[in-house]
Amino acid sequence: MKFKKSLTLIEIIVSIAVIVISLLGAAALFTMSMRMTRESKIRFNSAILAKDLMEEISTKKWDELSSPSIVLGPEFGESRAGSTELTYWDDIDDYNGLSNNPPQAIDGTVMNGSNHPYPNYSNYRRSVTVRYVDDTTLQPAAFQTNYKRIRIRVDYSHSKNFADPDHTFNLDQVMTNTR
Ligand SMILES: [Ca+2]
Ligand SMILES: [Ca+2]
Repeated sequence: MKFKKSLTLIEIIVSIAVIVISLLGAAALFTMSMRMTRESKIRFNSAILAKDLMEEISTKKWDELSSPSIVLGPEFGESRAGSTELTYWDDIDDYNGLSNNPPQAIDGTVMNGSNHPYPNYSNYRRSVTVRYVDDTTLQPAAFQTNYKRIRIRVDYSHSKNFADPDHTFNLDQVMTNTR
């Protein structure tokens, strides 16, 4: 009788241990799944932000001048949201140096959650670099070529410390001078 009682006690202890281990495992899985969900959301938002701006830039001319510009950037008096053809950014390298936190739409609308239809992207910074790249290697070139690489970088920082972001997403596209 006594032996049977001890076995029962051991069984209870083992059962409790199994339950505790299962619960700990479930908690760890839950935490991991939450973290993965958060990271997937950041990756998804970064990709959306990068693609959105790449589509905007892709509609612009390869260069404003008849031969490739020496200086990459906007021409005098141009801005992204200019109201006439002479004043808005009209060639792809005009976007070189753009950097916004929170990101801004083409009309200057700040994507901080208070402007419909944009969600709150306050923890994201979206920036652009445009470089000439070598005709064959597509690596950055020190002179003008017939290819420009647009790089859109989207950083996410929980603490808005963009010197040390938590996540970085790059989207590259190379465009050629077809004129
Ligand atoms: Ca221009
Ligand atoms: Ca330009």
